[in-house]
Amino acid sequence: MTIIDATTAAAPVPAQTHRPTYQSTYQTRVADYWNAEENPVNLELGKIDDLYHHHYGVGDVDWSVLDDEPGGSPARRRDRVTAELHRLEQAQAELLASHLGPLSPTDRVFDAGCGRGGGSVVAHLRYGCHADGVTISRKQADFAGEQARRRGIDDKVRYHHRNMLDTGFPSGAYTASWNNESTMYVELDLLFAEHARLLRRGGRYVTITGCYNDTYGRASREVSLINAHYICDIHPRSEYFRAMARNRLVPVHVQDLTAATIPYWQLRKQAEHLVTGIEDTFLGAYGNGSFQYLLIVADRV
Ligand code: GPP
Ligand code: MG
Repeated sequence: MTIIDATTAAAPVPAQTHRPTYQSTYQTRVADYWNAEENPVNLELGKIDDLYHHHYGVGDVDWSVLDDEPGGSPARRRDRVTAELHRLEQAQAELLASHLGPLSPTDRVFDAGCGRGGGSVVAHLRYGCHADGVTISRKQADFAGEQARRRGIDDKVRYHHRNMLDTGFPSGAYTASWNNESTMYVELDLLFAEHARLLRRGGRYVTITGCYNDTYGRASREVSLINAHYICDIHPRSEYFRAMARNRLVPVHVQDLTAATIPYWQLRKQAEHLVTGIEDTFLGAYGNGSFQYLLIVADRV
């Protein structure tokens, strides 16, 4: 039987710098989100030391930032809360970077879904390595590139407006690669196939991600609200390990960071100058056991 559906138009194929690649309507909507995104919780934190992150924080909160200091002003209190949230996000980036190594300055790393670029800068400052960051947002790639130029590290840290599933980078050229809270925008089999292609044998892959908990059942209401908020599709924990096993990535370290990230959300909820409205949903998702914040480290075999 032949089914002809005249209402379904062929998807447009926009140009990319390395070569034409397919971009779905969904991917275009995701790019639209990040091209328009200017949340103070990202820009105000990044401004502190020009490390712009698009992920959450880990570690214990210094709750004294909420105290009224003698002679302190509301503005001073806001600055202290902003700095504390940034410290926790920076600790998350350092935790991820610590699992990439050891690396030498001649090594090359791949940052899949690099946002405004903070993670690649953290890896470069730590190891002196070359870094290639990839984002589907033209605006983020330009912003991150400008940051690298200002730091004078643009000879080693480069950002590209490309699809992380289809980078066009050379096979086996990377010693380490990662996704920091960007896996929920893509199919894991396609993603891990690209990481496995780019990593040399014995290379290291790291992800920190929010996943839904298989023991809860399916995606909870809170997980669905997070999906709607960011236009993403949070995977179950099990899917990571299945997809890694199918793509030559063998887990060597798995850490549940849920307890370590809850304090970040408790503080962020009280940062009235920075909240985006998703804070209670994250706390609810972690609280009812439907959602987990996970670190997975894997070797490319
Ligand atoms: C962090 O980005 C969030 C994502 C990249 C998507 C969803 C992540 C999950 C773990 C589910 P951000 O820093 O831009 O978010 P926000 O503006 O809320 O700080
Ligand atoms: Mg943020």
